[in-house]
Amino acid sequence: MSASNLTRRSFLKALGMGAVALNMPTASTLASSSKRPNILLIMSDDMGFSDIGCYGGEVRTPHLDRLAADGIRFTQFYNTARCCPTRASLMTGLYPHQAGIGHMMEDRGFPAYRGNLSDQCVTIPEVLRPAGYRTCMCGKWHVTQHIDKDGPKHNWPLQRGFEKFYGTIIGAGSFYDPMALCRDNTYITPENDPEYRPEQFYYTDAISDNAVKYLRALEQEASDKPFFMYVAYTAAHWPMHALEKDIAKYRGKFDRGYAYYRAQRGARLKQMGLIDDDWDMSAQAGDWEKVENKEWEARCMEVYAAMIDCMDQGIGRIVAELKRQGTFDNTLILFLQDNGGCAETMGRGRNINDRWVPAIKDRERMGSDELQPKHVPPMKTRGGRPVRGGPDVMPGPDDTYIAYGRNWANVCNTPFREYKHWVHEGGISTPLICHWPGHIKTPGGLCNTPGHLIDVMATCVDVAGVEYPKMVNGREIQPMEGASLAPTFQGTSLRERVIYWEHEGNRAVRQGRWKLVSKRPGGWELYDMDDDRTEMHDLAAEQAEKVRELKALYEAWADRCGVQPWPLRRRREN
Ligand SMILES: [Ca+2]
Repeated sequence: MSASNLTRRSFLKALGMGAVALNMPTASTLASSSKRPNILLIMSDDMGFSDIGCYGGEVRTPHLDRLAADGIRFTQFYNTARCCPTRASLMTGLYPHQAGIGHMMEDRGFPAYRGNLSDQCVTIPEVLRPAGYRTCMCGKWHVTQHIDKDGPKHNWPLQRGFEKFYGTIIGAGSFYDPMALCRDNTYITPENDPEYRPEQFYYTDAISDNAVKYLRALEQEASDKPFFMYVAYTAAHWPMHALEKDIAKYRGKFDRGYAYYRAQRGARLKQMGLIDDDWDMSAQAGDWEKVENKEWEARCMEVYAAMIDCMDQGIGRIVAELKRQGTFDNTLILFLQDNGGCAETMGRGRNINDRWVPAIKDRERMGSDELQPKHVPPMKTRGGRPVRGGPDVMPGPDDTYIAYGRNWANVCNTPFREYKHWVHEGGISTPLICHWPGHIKTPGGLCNTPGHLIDVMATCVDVAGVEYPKMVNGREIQPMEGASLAPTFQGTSLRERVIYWEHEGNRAVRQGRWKLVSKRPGGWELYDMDDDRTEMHDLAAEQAEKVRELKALYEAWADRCGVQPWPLRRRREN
């Protein structure tokens, strides 16, 4: 153990905080240990590496850009390529399989694939709350298979460490009438929630507004305690739903087609220093000249941009509330995304309404207490209209349900390959903005150290000066896998470690400059990430020894974490 770690330990012991995480804190972390920071963790859904302004996008995100200008941006931060496993990993500091969510929400019978957070892990709020943190969450949960109104709730937010929760238990749905909308432990509708009655319900605004509301409540209830707040937006997951006032800002802004915006984004990313000049751009998906429904296709991206714009406005309102309370300077803010741009085809079929519309026989207006029973069509709006899709329907309003498709996802993932689901860089690369006044050595700077979701738990434990538990309620808790990011705030790189991925049989391992990756059912590819992070020049054939070495590391990790071969078959219960 280093001398500075000992210093940290004795310092915290003097403060009565006990043992700390293994990762070395920085001088400036120590400076404020007497007043523990608030932690605001913000995550968005199904967005590409280059969507937000400070990562080269044309979407207007002035509030995130401001946080980046005064904070640092990671150039190589990673998620797990999919909603549920990312949330499981983020909340627990473990790889998703270790947390019981190796895939999505189905129970496949294996411990790593229960579709439910394991009881041998702890969540960030479960670690921070006993140490005196207030904890609340707004937005998408998506780490339990138990979604029945009267079913088990032991893995719902309130039973996993949060004092307050407003959001959705499942992963997607209408932004005007989300299925599984919940306040604390009770399902609600946009029309029967006594605590939140906006003129126009729109889920992104509802998440932002309730986050502000919780901040106000915390201020009144216990202003001397720090808080941990998790804000998990569903922007910009399908369906492309946005308010007309936000869509209007982007009208005509995507008429030049896919290749133009990819080139623009690539140039801005290079100029910002977020990607290397020498890397080749990944292959172009889609030819704009051949697109039949150009107006519809452009509208899909206009709505997508509007969804992100609305989220940024909400982040602005949350930041403004922190400033009003005078707590902004003592708040560590982290912003990241859960997986890369999404190539799924939901709602894009030509004849989809032949199936969706006739399936809705009851067209009565829903009662204010009537829960939305569906998260995907066939379904109806609260007003009783059937929800429609396909290229004859312009996305945005509540009676539409359309994804923006592969070609725009390729733009959003500029300059990388692949999409959500896959573990090439386009599936797993996310912005990470870290903002913490007085603790960032080079405001506006970039951090090139590879980082992963597993590091967020370690960072929270470190900056809060709390102990990560070994046992909870008589159960042994798995040690956290990540490293605190706090040293990077001061410009110090993290020690080199190995990072792993597996999702639906897509596999990868990264060690230093090397990444070994495979897209199921294909074989291993090897890339030098320093020279070729866009994964365009496979070196597997010429570097057989490196392939063997990384493959052995991957296999040992997969074995340790209970990863099963894909496709997964349900294990027979004894
Ligand atoms: Ca997602």
